[in-house]
Formats: sequence, structure tokens, C-alpha cells
Amino acid sequence: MSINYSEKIPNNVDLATDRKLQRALEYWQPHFLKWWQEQGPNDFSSNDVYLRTAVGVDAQGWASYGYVKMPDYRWGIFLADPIPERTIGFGDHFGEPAWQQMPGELRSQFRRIIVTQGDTEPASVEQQHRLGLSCPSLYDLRNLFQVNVEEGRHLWAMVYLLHGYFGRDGREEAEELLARHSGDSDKPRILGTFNEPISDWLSFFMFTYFTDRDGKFQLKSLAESGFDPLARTCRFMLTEEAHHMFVGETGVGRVVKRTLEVMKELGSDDPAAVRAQGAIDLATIQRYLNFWFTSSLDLFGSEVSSNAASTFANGIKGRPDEDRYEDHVCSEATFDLETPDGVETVSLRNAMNEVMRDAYIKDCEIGLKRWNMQIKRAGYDTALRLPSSRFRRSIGSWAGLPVDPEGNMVDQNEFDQRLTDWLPTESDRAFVHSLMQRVVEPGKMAGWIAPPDRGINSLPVDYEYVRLN
Ligand code: BYC
Repeated sequence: MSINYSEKIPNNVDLATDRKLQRALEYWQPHFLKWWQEQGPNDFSSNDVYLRTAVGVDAQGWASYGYVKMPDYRWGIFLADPIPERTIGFGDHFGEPAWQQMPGELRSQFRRIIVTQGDTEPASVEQQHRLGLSCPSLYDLRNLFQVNVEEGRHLWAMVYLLHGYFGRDGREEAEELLARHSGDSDKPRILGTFNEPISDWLSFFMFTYFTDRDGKFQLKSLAESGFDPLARTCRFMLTEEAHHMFVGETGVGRVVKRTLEVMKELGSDDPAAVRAQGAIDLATIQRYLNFWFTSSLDLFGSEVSSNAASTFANGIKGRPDEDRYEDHVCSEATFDLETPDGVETVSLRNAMNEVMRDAYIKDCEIGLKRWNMQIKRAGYDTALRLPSSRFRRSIGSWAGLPVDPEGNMVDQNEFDQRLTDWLPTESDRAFVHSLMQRVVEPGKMAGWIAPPDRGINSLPVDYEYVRLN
């Protein structure tokens, strides 16, 4: 199904045939643009950026590349093609035809999930608002902006659902999505991670690796939804999301690579010596990793959750890749959960957040393996590690407990004292910030990061991805 670009709001949902919805979205559009100008990467509004724009929704050839000024980006509404005669794949409605309309009795649960998902998208743009000013290269600057415009499009995706299926309530929620702001003391974003500042590029790469990967898992579980417009919306969002995690994985990999080069030149892995050469020592990289990984673990919610049980039972939110499981109803199955008081057996439906978190952790390991391979090849007997999922939790049964990164409960005093070994300190952050000097000559890289293996869309690394003049 091709995308109609001749309309004010590009779409593949025949928006022109629904005048009421079209008017509502056209009313919201300038509010979005105003938000983008205020909260987005507004220092670069007048620059040409080499961006990809969705032109179709099939797996091949869905995007076209070219220079665009970001405020002119064609944000629109794109749903993956419908699957003929699709049925609901899990929960109490298993096997029934997927819903094309919102079931009235599930309205408030759907709304809560769509609003929570929608809230994260503009939040991430706000978190990265000034990051462009300290870019390590034009290549990275372009990737930041690609991620930003696509998060903006993901906001459009959720706003379409709110306007299209929730009437006045949905329109009010769409306005609120622009009124809450990341880190705002009065009106913060809904989920914790999205209120954390991202003011250096190491944080940006960790965020796109770990937090965007939560996005992947949440979107996959919503792509299973019995509500077909939500499922199709999320299926297409996942196509765009893959690049965001690529930015994270290769970004951290390039930082590690540069650090290893410096360690080799020095013949030493001494953190102070590595820092003196303008690279980021592995211990600091590990502390940043600990911070963003644990924050992202909280995004899955509590281990035992009646919300999760009910959204699964009601066909609202399935498990990522529901096909992989044999039992799609899970009304009898149980799950053994490790709690601070020992193993507890709970109904599987109540443990769906934990099932997802486990799958997410496995997926996170993939990048770690690649980064550690580089370290091993460089001849060092050390490795980056994912801390235990009990460490530094703010949500769920391990929240606030003094657990070390290996997962052992320790004395509170010891925990407090050792936190500086485990999480970025003020001085780590100050050091990383001191490296964030802008590099904008095509092909040049800041001294703390290695160049990428290849450029974007088969272009060379030294292509002028952003025209700054
Ligand atoms: N911070 O039963 P519980 C992405 C709240 S990322 C603050 O434990 P439930 C992206 C929860 O909201 C993906 N509050 O959990 C990435 C609830 O509050 P209410 C975003 C939290 O409901 C990068 C209460 O605690 N998508 O796309 O089963 C860049 C009890 O909740 C947190 C989604 O999250 C937290 N970390 O599951 C851009 C999908 N965790 O309602 C984008 C939509 C929990 O009682 N959201 N709470 O006031 C959901 O499916 C669920 O809301 C959650 C929570 C998985 C988040």
C-alpha cells in the first residue's frame, strides 16, 4: 500500500475519506510543529540533513534518502499492510477475528497503553535536545537527527490512534503528549528513564542500545495486539526502530574500539592514562552501561502485575513473537519468580512483564558479545557485563534493595559506599562531558570514538551528511 504524499499529512490510511479525523489531525499538526521547534533539535532547523523518509511500508525499498530541513520532514501516518483474516493470537479471545474497531469495554486499558507508548517518543527527542551541538562527527549528527525525526513520527503513529479511535478523550491525550516534558518538575514524562537527561554521546549510544531495545520489545508485544490498527501501526514502527538500535550498538562498539586503540598505543589499561589520551576507559563505559541497562529494566514494570495479566487476557498486549510459544492462552500455566523472599510460583499471566524482561536481557547480550570480542581480540582479559536484573531497580520486588551488580544482597552501608564503583560518578560525567567537543569536518571523528565501518545508504563515511553552512 503506497503512501500518499500529496496531502498535508502523508498517510496510507485513506485519511482524505475521513474528513472529521483529517480535520482533527490537521488541527494538531501545527501544535506538533511548535513543540518540535521548541523541544526538538532547533539549533539545526535551517540545515540540510541527509535523511531517510518512509515512502512505502513493504520490507524492501520502503525508504528514500535525500537532504531535508528537519522542520520540513514529512511526518505522517503509516500502517503495515493488513494481514487478511487475521485472528487474535493470545489470551481469552484467542482465535477470534482481530478487532478493526475499539471494543468499548477495553477502551480505557488500550488508551493507557497507547498514551504510555506515545509519551516515550517525544520524551526521547526532548532528552536529546542539545546533543547535536557536541557531535563527534557529521555522520553521528545525521544519525541523531534520523532517530529524532523518526521518534517524532512514532508520536504521530500513536496520535493517529488516539484521534481515530478515542474521540474527544483521545484528542485531549494528544495535546497532553505535547504538554508533558522530559525532566519537568511539574509535568514530567510518564516513565522514569524518559526523564533522565541525555547530555553526552556515550549516554545517547547506551540509550539507543538499551532503551530503544525496550521499545523494540514493547512494540513487538503491541504488534501482537487483537486491535488490528494498533498491531499494524507497531509493525511498521519496528521497521524504523531497527536503525536506532544499530546506532546504539555500533556507537558503543566504536567507543570501545577507540579505547582499545589507545590502550594498545599506551601499552596500559590504566584508566587515568587512557583518559589522559582523551579516550573513555572501559570502567567508565561499564558504569554508563550499568546505569542505562538497569533504568531500562524498570520499563517492563513489576514482576508480578495484574495490569500485565489483564492486558494479556484481554488480547491487548501479547508476548513479543507470540508464535514462538505453544500455549497462547496461559490460563493454567505458572512461572517461578525469584523474589527477595525466595522463589514464588505465580500465574504466568501475572508474570508477563518478567517474561518480556527475560527475553529483553537475552537480546541485550548480543551486543555485549560483539563488544567483548573486540576486547578479547585486542588481547585483554576483561569484559563488559550486564549487571544482575536485581541491581539498582526502582520498580518491582527488588526496588530500592541493596543488591550488588552480581545480584547479591549486601549491607546497606557497603552498597552506598560501593555505588561509585558501579554507577557513573559526578567526576565520570564531568570527564565524559569534557570530551564532547563538536567535530564537523566531513569524515573527521572526535578522538574518543573510532570511525564507523561504512557510511549511510552506501555513501562514504566522509560524505557531508549535514550541511552546516
Ligand atoms: N517508570 O503493573 P505495573 C520506546 C508504572 S520504549 C515509571 O508494574 P504494567 C522508546 C505503570 O505505568 C517502550 N512508572 O506495570 C524507546 C503503572 O502506573 P499506573 C515504551 C512505571 O502496567 C526509546 C504502575 O507503575 N512502551 O518505545 O504492567 C526512544 C504499575 O505498573 C514504570 C511501553 O512502555 C517506570 N519504569 O507495565 C523512544 C508500552 N514501570 O498506570 C521510544 C506501553 C511501571 O498504575 N506501556 N510504571 O499509574 C506498557 O505496556 C506498560 O504501561 C508498562 C508498565 C510496561 C510501562
